[in-house]
Amino acid sequence: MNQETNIPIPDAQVYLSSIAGQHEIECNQLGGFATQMLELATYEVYSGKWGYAESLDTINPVETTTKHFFISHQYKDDFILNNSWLVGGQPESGQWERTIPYPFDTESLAPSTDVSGDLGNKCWLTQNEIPWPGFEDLNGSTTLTSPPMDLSDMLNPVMEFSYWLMTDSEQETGGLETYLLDHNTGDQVLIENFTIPDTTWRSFLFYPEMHLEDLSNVSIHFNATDGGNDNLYEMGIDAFIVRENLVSTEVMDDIEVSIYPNPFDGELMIQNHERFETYVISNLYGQILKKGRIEAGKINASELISGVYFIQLKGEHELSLTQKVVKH
Ligand SMILES: [Ca+2]
Ligand SMILES: [Ca+2]
Ligand SMILES: [Ca+2]
Ligand SMILES: [Ca+2]
Repeated sequence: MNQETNIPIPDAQVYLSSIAGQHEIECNQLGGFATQMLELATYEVYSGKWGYAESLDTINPVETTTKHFFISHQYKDDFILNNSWLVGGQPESGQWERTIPYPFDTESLAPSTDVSGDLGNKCWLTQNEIPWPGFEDLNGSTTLTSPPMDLSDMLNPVMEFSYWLMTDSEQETGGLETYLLDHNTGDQVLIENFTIPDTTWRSFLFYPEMHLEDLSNVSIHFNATDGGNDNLYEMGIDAFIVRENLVSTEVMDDIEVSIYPNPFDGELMIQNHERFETYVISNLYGQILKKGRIEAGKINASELISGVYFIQLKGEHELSLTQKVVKH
């Protein structure tokens, strides 16, 4: 059911998990599913659909006759459900696979689980095999594309995901390219090409509106490549989410907080800065360039080169405000 409207969601996805077994189910047109096939056990119920955040609940088929599960609108995917991401490319081996990672003893080679803290235990991997590494590693290219998203009603969307990349190659024959696709125009914009090995889950974020003007029909697209046959490449993707970022002047408890001038040259002033103690300046790729304490309501950022930045102000009790600023 839609959390906001109480209307059933047709074709919603459900993953049921208990000691008795796992079931992946697609709901019917009325958003329902039957529980006759379930064992007499308490199941964890993950429910969701593309365009909705997953939710986790439980069900006991003995005690329950009818139960409603509520999900709300958000582009988010922890990959416990089958939300129909598109796998393409024809690698010799290493095709993207949505799966539970085999637990490894050697965390230095690859994470032994999906991202911790997200819902469920699945993620995308370049073919999940035992023993590992070296068996069925990536040879060729494999692509992974999200279903379309309409982000046009969001004020300032932030797109975020987690990834890891393992290689023994020093020739850099491969990497993980991340693109934003515009289905209306066919445009494909490269956001980042990850080539540096990082064998723990690492989150990456970017601001789609910096790359495409029209966000009404877009997808995120990953292209994992190994161009040389002798090189070991394995990669993983998990915890995809689009969030709303706070922007510009915020009113907090009737106090207007703003950062000015914007655009700026060297020094930034914060109006009503009293509740904020520290700041973080990051670029459009989410990389942190500078952080420090706010002194007398001012931040000196004269060393930054011309461009667009995000300034996050932080205070007590997780108080946080982010504003986009432009350096001359
Ligand atoms: Ca996951
Ligand atoms: Ca997890
Ligand atoms: Ca593999
Ligand atoms: Ca390879």
